[in-house]
Amino acid sequence: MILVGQYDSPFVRRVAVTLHAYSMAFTRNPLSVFGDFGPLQAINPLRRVPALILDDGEALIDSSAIIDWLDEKAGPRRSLIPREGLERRYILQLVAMAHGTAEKVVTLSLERFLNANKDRNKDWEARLATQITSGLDALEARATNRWLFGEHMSHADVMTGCMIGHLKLRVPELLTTECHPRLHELAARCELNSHFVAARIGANETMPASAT
Ligand SMILES: N[C@@H](CCC(=O)N[C@@H](CS)C(=O)NCC(=O)O)C(=O)O
Repeated sequence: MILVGQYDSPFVRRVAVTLHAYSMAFTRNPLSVFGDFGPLQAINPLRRVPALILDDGEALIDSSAIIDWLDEKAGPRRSLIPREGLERRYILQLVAMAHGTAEKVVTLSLERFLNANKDRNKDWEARLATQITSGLDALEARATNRWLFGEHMSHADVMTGCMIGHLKLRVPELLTTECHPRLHELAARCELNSHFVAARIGANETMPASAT
């Protein structure tokens, strides 16, 4: 399998962490959504990452859809989410909260990056920052255990850890130890986890010099 995309994308990284957690072998094609806009079309018509190219050539897109397939392959014993029940619903809801927060972080950092030399829409940026802070507050309120759901890492931790890793890279001022102490701890625990370590953001996986 080939994972397409850079680890500075929280969505690509969550797929990588999950692949490592399931001990599934893969290689990586670290295409950039900016620098490799053309080549990406052959893999995903939307030219977005992540994509996971299976051994038969099929390309799966969207981190949640990819992880749904990985869960099926991993089976219930290894899966980072129960197959059914209340805990599954809770985990999926927190994944949605962390994923939605990550989307807002991506949007805000792109807004700042692409419009760095132009008049920026401060109201729009303030709205995004409010949405990000509210998402962090909601996750902070749930982070009362070692992992979000007790003693074992779930998809909710993986998405939250990847979201915070991305946020620290792009808009670090939005996460303070005063306001979000438990998320700080959770993120630190994630970054020490071997599956996260195996999917660390490389120094070369940063913003391009321009958007073309
Ligand atoms: N819902 C998607 C979001 C993927 C996403 O937003 N990827 C970004 C990179 S962080 C991307 O491809 N952006 C380029 C674009 O949308 O044009 C997922 O979970 O995979």
